[in-house]
Amino acid sequence: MARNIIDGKKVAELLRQQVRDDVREWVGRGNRPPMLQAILIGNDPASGTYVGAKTKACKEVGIESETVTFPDTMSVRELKEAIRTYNNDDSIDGILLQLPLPGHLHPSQVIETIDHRKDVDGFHPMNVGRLAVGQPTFRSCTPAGILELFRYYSVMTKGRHAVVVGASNIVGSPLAIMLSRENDSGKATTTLCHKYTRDLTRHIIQADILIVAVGSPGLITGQMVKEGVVVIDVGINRVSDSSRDKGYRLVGDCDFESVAEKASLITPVPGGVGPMTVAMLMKNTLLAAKKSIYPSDNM
Ligand code: L34
Repeated sequence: MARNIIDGKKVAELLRQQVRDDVREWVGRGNRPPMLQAILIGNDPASGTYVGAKTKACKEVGIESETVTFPDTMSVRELKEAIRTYNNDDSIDGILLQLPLPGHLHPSQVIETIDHRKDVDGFHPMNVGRLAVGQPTFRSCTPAGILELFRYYSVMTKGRHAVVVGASNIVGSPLAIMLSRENDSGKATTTLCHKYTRDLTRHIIQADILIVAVGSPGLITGQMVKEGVVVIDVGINRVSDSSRDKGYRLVGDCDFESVAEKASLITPVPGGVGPMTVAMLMKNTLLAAKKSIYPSDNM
């Protein structure tokens, strides 16, 4: 692997080993294994792959998991009903509602139904709010995984200019919050760009650290970035490729060749951020089981 390529697969594996050791210790002290309930709605092939990767990781680290699959015709009421059942089930520590949802199910409405103490994705407004004011919380898995990569590769954020492209609730927004907080993984001057940003290049060229989470293949090219920039490419796009067995290959939001030429560090797709997302979910599920974030029962 070239010297400037971030090996997300390797770091994720180290993280999973750590979680596996911690789970073993937790169970060794007489506790039942952590348990993750995954909810998959419809038959989006990418979502199926991601949930599959998550249940596989659970198995590897000693976390129990179950995946329930609902048809994409299910109603909001039925989904909320199912979530309440999981909320009330003491044998379930974490609830994962895989996104995106079919169009008629509005994510924010449904996510609020999840018990914030079981919200291992960190999407519940309670957890996002706690993140924003610097209280202990479940941190959304992809941004938390990115900060973990910075830690592993000694990427300093303090005082540097981080530019986040894409303001989704899953990645861009929580990441911008994390990077701008006054703690060891933050202290960055943070710019959050989105689809209304004028002259995107003017912002991107200034980035010491560039995180792109848009879902638009080839959006960022080498000419747009500063020499020495650290690039995190969160996009996972399937582009058709008849030379592959599956008929497609995965690419990020960066034109990898040209951006990698100028970057001091860059994540590949696949093998960059994706595996980190899965590893951080394992970490959060263990935190949920240990009730580390919300210790008291009467919240
Ligand atoms: N609720 N929905 C919820 N939580 C999440 O954290 C997610 N996300 C995103 C989509 N919806 C979600 C994921 O799980 C994206 N995502 C995710 C998870 C795993 C991988 C990619 C995205 C992953 O394992 N990627 C591999 C390649 C997988 C493949 O072959 O398609 C990689 O190396 O990037």
